[in-house]
Amino acid sequence: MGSFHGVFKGVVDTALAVFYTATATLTQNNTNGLSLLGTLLAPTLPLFLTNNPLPDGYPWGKLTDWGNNQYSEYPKTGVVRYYEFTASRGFIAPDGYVRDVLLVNGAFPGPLIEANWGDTIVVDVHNNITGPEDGTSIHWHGFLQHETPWEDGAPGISQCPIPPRRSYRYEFIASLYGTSWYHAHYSAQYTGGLLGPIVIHGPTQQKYDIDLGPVMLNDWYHRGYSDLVKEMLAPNGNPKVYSDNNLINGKMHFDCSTVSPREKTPCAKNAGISKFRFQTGKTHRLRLINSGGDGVQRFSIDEHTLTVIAEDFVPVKPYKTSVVTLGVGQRADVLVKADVGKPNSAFWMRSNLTSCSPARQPNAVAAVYYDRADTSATPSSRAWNVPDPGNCANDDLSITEPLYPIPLPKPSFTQAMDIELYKNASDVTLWKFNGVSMRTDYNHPVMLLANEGNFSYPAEWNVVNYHSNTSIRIIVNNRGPVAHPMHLHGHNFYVLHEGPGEWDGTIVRPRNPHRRDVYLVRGNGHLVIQFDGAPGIWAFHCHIAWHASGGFLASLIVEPKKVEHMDIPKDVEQNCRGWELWSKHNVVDQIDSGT
Ligand SMILES: *[C@@H]1O[C@H](CO)[C@@H](O)[C@H](O)[C@H]1NC(C)=O
Ligand SMILES: *[C@@H]1O[C@H](CO)[C@@H](O)[C@H](O)[C@H]1NC(C)=O
Ligand SMILES: *[C@@H]1O[C@H](CO)[C@@H](O)[C@H](O)[C@H]1NC(C)=O
Ligand SMILES: *[C@@H]1O[C@H](CO)[C@@H](O)[C@H](O)[C@H]1NC(C)=O
Ligand SMILES: *[C@@H]1O[C@H](CO)[C@@H](O)[C@H](O)[C@H]1NC(C)=O
Ligand SMILES: [Cu+2]
Repeated sequence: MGSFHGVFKGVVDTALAVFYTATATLTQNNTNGLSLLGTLLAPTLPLFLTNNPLPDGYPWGKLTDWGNNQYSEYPKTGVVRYYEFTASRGFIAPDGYVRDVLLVNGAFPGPLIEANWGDTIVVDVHNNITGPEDGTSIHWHGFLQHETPWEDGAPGISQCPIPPRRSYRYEFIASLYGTSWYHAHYSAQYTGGLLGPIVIHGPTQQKYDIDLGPVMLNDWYHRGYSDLVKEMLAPNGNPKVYSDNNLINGKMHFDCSTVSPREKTPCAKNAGISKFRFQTGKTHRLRLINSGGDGVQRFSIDEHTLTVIAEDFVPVKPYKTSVVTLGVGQRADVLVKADVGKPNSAFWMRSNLTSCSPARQPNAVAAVYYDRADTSATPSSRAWNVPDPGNCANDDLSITEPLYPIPLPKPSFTQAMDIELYKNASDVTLWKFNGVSMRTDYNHPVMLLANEGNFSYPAEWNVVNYHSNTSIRIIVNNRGPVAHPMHLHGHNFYVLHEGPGEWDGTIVRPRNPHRRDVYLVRGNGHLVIQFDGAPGIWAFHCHIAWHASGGFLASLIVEPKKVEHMDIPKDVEQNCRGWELWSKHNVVDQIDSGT
């Protein structure tokens, strides 16, 4: 494999030379590769994709977001949406600071996956991560994968990593609709850029005129994830990893005067910010996605009120707000009416990392131009006066209510899981979740072992077997001061309660509790969730990349007997044989929990 720095340094220097001598101003290609997101050339999205025969006008027929249970009925369109993804290393400067990144099809953010509700999504992922080589795997955030739990993309849990120079085909049904994203689930790889948006078109009770598509919010790090993780997990390392900037659709300025000359990294002040176009008087749909490594985002548009219509993959009763708070992994679909300014007005869009997140430059901006505004002008709008409450919590559960009501069932099993930070015998600071700091084994995914009837695993895999329980309640107790966005794969869980201290047994709106796939638990607080478990192995973890790297993950086995009898396609095992072979001839430097 050669020495990392030897091979890499040379490549960096040549790439940078080309980059910075050729251009005085950075091009879109310099900042974001082949992505058009955040430019005025980014396409608006249709109500649904029409390039396939439609039965009743809509691909979902008469199903609605308010009258149908999306977990028990979805349209079976039989339509396949095919994508081909190549993951590679590259050099870009999203905020003007050049760094080595991981790209999907040469783009950051990666290409949009778009489908109608009920379509089948097929993605051929080619692992072209070389110089140095590395494994990878892609998680399709928020998808239920109930028919296909082996396509969930968590390495060592649902599959082996995809070996370098090999491919793996993911195939799964879009049984929910709304806004989401995909990202690498291998180590902290996604913080290096291996991520992109997903839009599944479905019914909406709330009408709007223009779908502006994804608005990805992510904190950004100038150093690579492997250096950051190695430092964090060194003896006496610091579990707090500081982000350097905050991006909207992969863009933001950076104050290059803060770069120390020792870094020798070129930095340009004129990277450019994202731009959006509003049509005067029309209602726009924005699909907000926190695709960051750590930071909690507070999103707003100056002087404009946001109407939230969906949270994660769950349509909600519309509510108005000036700020939406999103932990990592969370999404919110908002409607915004362009009736505040004149046709030539421009406004700031803002996303601020909250005080809960270690950040050197927390405030991202983008420009919103009404239809006749000069798109090179700088907006001069005033920010909402909405101070950060500092509690690192989501919008209040009393106002976030699913549109389609589902009463809370009685759980068959209740369990408490504690979050703790500790130092192991080598003075490495790690996270314990439910008493264990998790470390995955890339070569033996739980999914395949369970399918062979093997349910006894090393303790450090942190597997919890729920046997025949299918209604499971978990009380997450956060024993430290840091907030965590808790994510359960394969389910929209019911959110029963969240708050400071211990849970007092109160349930918010048991006739229709909120449902999401990520929810924030505040520092020294509790989060109570419950889910209707589907057969499979489901990761339950903190979505902060650095915390997951530090072992903050459990794998939940639901209905093991059914998992044992699942008919798993041969290519899952074949991918493991490929990985086995690669890892026999290459040193797999597992620098963290692996996920
Ligand atoms: C694979 O990666 C190499 C090096 O990063 C790059 O030059 C090449 O274009 C990539 N191939 C594809 C198909 O993306
Ligand atoms: C974001 O930060 C800016 C700059 O400090 C501030 O003016 C604005 O009020 C903040 N917005 C929100 C929603 O917190
Ligand atoms: C402490 O954790 C680190 C990182 O996971 C690991 O490399 C090391 O072996 C652990 N030390 C002990 C004594 O378990
Ligand atoms: C089950 O899998 C574990 C982990 O690979 C292994 O150590 C154990 O020997 C296996 N048990 C049986 C009965 O095969
Ligand atoms: C429910 O799960 C718990 C925890 O694993 C287990 O002790 C219990 O036996 C399970 N109950 C059933 C009915 O499977
Ligand atoms: Cu965390």
